Amino acid sequence: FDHDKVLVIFVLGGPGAGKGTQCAKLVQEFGFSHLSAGDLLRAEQHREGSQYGDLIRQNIKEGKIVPSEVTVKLLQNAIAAELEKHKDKTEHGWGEGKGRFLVDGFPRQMDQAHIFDETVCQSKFVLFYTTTEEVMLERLLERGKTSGREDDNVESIKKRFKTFVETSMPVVDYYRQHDKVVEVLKGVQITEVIHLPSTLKEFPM
Ligand code: UP5
Ligand code: MG
Repeated sequence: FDHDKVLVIFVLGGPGAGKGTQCAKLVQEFGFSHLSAGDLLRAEQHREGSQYGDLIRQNIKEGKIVPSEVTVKLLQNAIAAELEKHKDKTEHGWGEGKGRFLVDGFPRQMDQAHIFDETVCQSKFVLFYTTTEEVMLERLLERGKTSGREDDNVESIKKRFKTFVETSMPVVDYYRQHDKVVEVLKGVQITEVIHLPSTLKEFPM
């Protein structure tokens, strides 16, 4: 696909910060395609014949980062598939090879940021959701009762928090230095759609 025609916004935040929930709202409002790196990895883990199943399962359970090549490849394939699927769409700046994507839960390690910038495209900006670990823990344990996610248990959650602080926060700080971070502070209501910069609505593509 033509990398100049792809608009990407990274959606970051700790485990359970509400990335997926907020992305679903932004999809409805602004016509984005939502790509959750975690969802793509879980789908690949369960795909028959995947050579990465065990690798992904182990890392997710331990709250560690799956090797970047795997995730970047999955994201690239997903972007290409979405562009193909929506090639006749014209609303919200789609069509003629153009598309807009919320990339949720990625990049979460510095090398991923560089690989994506160089091989896919530069993100327009980063939406960063924050709340306390206490709130996130409570949400994830609640979700764990029905989610079936192998990492929604106390042991895995604690490891995910640690990885987030040590490995993923430096990515947020890196984008902060480039003035790319829009921070959405704790207290955002689940029913509320956060206000995006107005430029997004009329993105010139
Ligand atoms: N909820 C949400 N917002 C709420 C609100 N405002 N008030 C009250 N409740 C709210 O929300 C979590 C729960 O909280 C839900 O039940 C929701 O209803 C409620 P959700 O929107 O799902 O939060 P989200 O931030 O998406 O949480 P998630 O658990 O998905 O975040 P993680 O970052 O931990 O998970 P992800 O799927 O991105 O990654 C999982 C693992 O995959 C990683 O740990 C890692 O091992 C691996 N991974 C990689 O290796 N590389 C990658 O690039 C990406 C992932
Ligand atoms: Mg999520």
